Amino acid sequence: MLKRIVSIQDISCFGKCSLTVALPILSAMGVETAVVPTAVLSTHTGGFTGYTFRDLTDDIPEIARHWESLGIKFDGIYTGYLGSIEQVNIVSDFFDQFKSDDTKIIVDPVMGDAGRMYAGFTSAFAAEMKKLCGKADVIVPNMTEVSLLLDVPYTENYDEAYVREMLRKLTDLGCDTAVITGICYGDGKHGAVAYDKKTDTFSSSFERHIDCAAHGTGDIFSSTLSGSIINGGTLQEALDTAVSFTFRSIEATLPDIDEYWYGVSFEKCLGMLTK
Ligand code: PXL
Repeated sequence: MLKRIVSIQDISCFGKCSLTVALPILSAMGVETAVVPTAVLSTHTGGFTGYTFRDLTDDIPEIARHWESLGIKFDGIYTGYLGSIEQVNIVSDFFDQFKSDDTKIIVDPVMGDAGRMYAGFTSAFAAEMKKLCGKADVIVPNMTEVSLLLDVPYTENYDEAYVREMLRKLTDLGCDTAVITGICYGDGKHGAVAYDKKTDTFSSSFERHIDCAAHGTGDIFSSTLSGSIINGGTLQEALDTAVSFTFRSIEATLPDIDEYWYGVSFEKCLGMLTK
């Protein structure tokens, strides 16, 4: 039987992020993927101006009610970019409605990158996102989001001890597992580090660092990690799959990076995931 996940995040119609990467990646991994689009934007907000934004918050409880009446169940719930505090609260209710003992909840607390919040986010939003992270099994912030979730200053000068301290603090929010993405210790490598509270163990996965600011890579990472976890992979297997798929996708974009500044060419690498 296929595993079934529901991904809750926006559709950026052009720009390769959120649902337009989650759907192909999870499908390639053999996971049945339902979606709750939280908003429809003409493009993502990174580097484009003048984009449209159709808020779909009011549709979410209605979609949930219909699904509940049909008895639909999910092995996983994976959330990404959410557009407002109200939406975070509605997604929190969605967790209560659809979580069973076997449902894994993965929250990517999308709020910013490289020390800056994305357009439209506030510290009040971050406070609400903290609570949502507390209801997750696995959370997947980058260092910018760690600083917003833990109220610590953003830094790019960190070492392994600091990352481990942040990971332990993240699990204090209430989740079992925290994964920090985009970790670079300045040794030419780039990857992700994780902590599992139940077993008190750290794990990590690294690839060669590629010096390029690519858009949508966080969503590619969390989609792949989610697919691997839902398919029963260990945390180490999920990290390895997500880090290597993200790395290969960035590498595949390099020959045409000026053309594809808005998103990476992950399509060239989907075959890696179909085994
Ligand atoms: O990749 C994260 C993301 C998702 N959705 C929208 C975004 C961004 C990042 O900028 O703008 C709409």
